[in-house]
Amino acid sequence: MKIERVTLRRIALPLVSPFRTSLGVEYERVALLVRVTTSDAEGWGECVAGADASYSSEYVEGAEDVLVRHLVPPLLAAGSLTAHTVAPLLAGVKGHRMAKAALEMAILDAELREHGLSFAAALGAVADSVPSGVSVGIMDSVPELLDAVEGYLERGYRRIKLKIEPGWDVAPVRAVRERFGDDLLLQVDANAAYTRADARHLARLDDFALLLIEQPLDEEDLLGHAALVRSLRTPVCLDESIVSARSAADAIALGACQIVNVKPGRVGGYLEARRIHDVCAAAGVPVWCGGMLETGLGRAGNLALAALPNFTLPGDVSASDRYYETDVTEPFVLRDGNLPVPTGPGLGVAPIPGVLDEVTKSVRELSNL
Ligand code: OSB
Ligand code: MG
Repeated sequence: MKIERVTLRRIALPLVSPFRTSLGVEYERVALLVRVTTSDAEGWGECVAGADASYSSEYVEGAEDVLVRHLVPPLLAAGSLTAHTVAPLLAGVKGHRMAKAALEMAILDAELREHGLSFAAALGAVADSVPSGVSVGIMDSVPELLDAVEGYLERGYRRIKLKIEPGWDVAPVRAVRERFGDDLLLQVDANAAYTRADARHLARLDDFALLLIEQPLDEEDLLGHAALVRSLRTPVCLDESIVSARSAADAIALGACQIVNVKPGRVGGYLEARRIHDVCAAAGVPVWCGGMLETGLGRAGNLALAALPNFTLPGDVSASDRYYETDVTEPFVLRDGNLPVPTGPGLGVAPIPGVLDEVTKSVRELSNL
């Protein structure tokens, strides 16, 4: 396959409600969409880098810049390539995994469309729908949180994840557990808001039978997480710390986590995400699919990934209307708490042109011509 043109499109989609985490508040999702054109097909990718560098060092303008200067040119210059040759071709550029992931995703989409194969089939999916969880932001008050959780449970979500931070942890968790009972699948995500000195405080969450606590400490603090694994009864899950199959294997060997959150964007793409799935499966470590408030494009790929066999916990892949009034693709709709795994060629979805134009902030075309 030969890449003829790469189009970078910056979009901004308003969120249906503000999303607050220990990192800050988001009112809209900015995203960088990548369209790759070959002689026979086109493919779409979504870069999950956010408006600021609070979740990771990557951010949307930075991702666009590195794509334009360093990532797209070698691919345009390459003769024939496949999605599997993208990472080796780009290995000379350190880091920038979210930018690389978007490009690889678009090329994989084009390649699979050309072959009439779905992401699910290519990745090794074993399910045709996946249970859907929802990530619930920090609220101004506990009653407001209980109303939000109740609304999601009425819609059928199978699992609730509460964002926590110092000052918003034990009380909201207790309130949700008391109100909705012991059967509710409940977990928390700190986005690295705590330190090793908070170990005794975090142990107070052990009373609430949580599925897991996600990324309590700094992304580089693997030994701190290993100490928490030893001192908490709540299983420790890593998100930000896991940037590759190697870092997943190392975290597991160090005893730094018992569960892994897999996000294709964070780890450099769907192919590396599948390797993480495989590494974790071999080690007996369950995984689940995280989310980055993706549009329908990223959601489609994440659903395919979440259908692999070791994705045994519900993911943060929610219906389109949990995020957006109007998604850029046909919306993903919850049915009995599940979302369907797309079956069409490639991602199985594509942006709706009119909607895309409405949310587009800028477009940049790169080609050899
Ligand atoms: O830590 O999982 C996270 C969103 C943006 C950045 C980081 C995270 C999140 C979420 C949202 O929790 C999950 C979703 O897409 O529904
Ligand atoms: Mg997280």
